[in-house]
Amino acid sequence: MILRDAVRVLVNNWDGNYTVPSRRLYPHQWSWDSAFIAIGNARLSPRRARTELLSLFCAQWPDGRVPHIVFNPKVPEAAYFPGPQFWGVRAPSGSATSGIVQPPVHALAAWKTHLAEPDPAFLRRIYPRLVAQQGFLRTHRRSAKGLISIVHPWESGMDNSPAWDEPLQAVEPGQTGLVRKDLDTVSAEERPTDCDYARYVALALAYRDSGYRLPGAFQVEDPLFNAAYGLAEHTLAAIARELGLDPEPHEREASATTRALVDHLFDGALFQARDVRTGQLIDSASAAGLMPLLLPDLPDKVADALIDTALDRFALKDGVLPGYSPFAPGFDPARYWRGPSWINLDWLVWQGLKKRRPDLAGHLANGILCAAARAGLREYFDPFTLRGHGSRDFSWSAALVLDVVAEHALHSVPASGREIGQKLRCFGEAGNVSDHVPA
Ligand code: 9WN
Repeated sequence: MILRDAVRVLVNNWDGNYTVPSRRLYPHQWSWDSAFIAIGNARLSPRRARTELLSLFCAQWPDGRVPHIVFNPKVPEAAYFPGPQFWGVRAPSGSATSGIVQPPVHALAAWKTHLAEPDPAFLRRIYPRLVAQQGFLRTHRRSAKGLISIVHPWESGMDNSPAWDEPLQAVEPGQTGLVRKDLDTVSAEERPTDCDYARYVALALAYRDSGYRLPGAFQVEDPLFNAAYGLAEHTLAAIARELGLDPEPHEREASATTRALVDHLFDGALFQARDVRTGQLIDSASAAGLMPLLLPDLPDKVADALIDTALDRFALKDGVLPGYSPFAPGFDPARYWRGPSWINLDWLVWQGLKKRRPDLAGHLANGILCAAARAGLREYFDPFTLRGHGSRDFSWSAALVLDVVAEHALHSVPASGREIGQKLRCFGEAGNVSDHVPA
């Protein structure tokens, strides 16, 4: 049934040009969600995957930034907080957007979309936009150490991670008594506290008031964000090669990023975020610290240490990976980004393990499918009981489950949704999936 469910979720959450992460909780287009969703849709409808990515990049700003939310004008302002009026900004396309970014996993999504159904015209269209996205980060967010900063916990994608508790202390909470739309859908124990929310809002307002130029009281170098940035350069090199362009500048940038990550953020066992304001590493146990495994040029010794950490401190062998180590203070198995397992994090670590440790990669792929089968396509899961939390029918959970099934369970890369449907019928599982698959 998971396959049929995954297809149902992606079909129901499709909005014509992109997919909402969740109909009620997140009724607009989110940046890194669209990348993960395109990766899954590439298995079903490469045309939708291409449309998803191109529609996001339509809202790119002239400085190259890809906003973390592109608002749907048909959705009422009150449906999501903070909405378009709060951010008060429009892209040249005319779309209202937010002014912050999310981890740049889009080059990977574009490349995987192309691999599922080669389309040089799509690659030619998206390549300069991906280059501009990296250019924004390099020009506006890179320090002398060669690492990219984020200026808001929302930019990490792992908004409420315990890793942000310490740097957030420097942020005055500002407005209290905010209208929390998220609590209409999800129980308060599974979402950030009011105090954290007030800090997020205060930080976003300060950034807005600087014309989205100057960081406020929060500025950190996050290992997940920097691993995504480095992986994007590796991927852009592959895309450039495919298009007959020079891959060398991307290769150079990719190796410089890997070096900077190892030199400045590795603590010997895990990568840590660095608080740019204090210059200190933030001692935490976030799964973000495992993400440099994605980098093909990560030195073997470092990768081996990370794998040991994943086994010892993240109980990798027990199934899915928690977003925060269960052995560390601050772990909470149900609260958003403070310990639950997320399919996108599991999927990223799976990518990083495939070549290095296929045995563990297989284990994690099984864990992802088990969690989805047990709890449904929830936003996040208790890593041990596999109880589902957060929103239901969550798009990236659906999309990445499809990708895992297509690649891992079937031991081949099916060319189309119809083929996935056929193969899964052999497994006696999917019923008439292919009937729901869009062209
Ligand atoms: C704020 C959409 C997004 C994800 C983020 C996740 C959550 C938003 C929120 O939902 O963040 O951007 O309102 O909580 O933390 O990773 O992109 O799914």
